[in-house]
Amino acid sequence: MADCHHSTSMKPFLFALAALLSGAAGWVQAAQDEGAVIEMKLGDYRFMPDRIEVAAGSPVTLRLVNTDRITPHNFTLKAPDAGLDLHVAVGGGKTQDITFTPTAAGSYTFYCTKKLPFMKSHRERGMEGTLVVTPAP
Ligand SMILES: [Cu+2]
Repeated sequence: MADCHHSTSMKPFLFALAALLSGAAGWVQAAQDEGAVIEMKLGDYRFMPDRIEVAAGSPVTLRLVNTDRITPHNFTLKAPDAGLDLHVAVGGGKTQDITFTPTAAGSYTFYCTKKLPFMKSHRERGMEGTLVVTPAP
């Protein structure tokens, strides 16, 4: 009976330990795979920079910084044939990372899909840019 109690009380601890270890392993994995980090500002209906260049086959992390205090923006790039099917929302004043690996060289347009009723979309106001993917090194 005493043994039984002992083993059940150990279970939460073991689960916590397992979660901690797998979490730590996941973090190391992410750190290895995030590739180069490129910071991009979103604000005032613009992306800054609005042209970035990356290499096919290499992971890259975009650090999206919304410099508007309230206006939400997003980074959208739909080119699934090139391994790029991206849509990341970034709230006002927030920062979001997105990691991806483009698979095909080319020139791809990214943009913000935000739009208020009866207003021009952010993209129509000029919130778009170009991701240039160079051939794998
Ligand atoms: Cu926007």
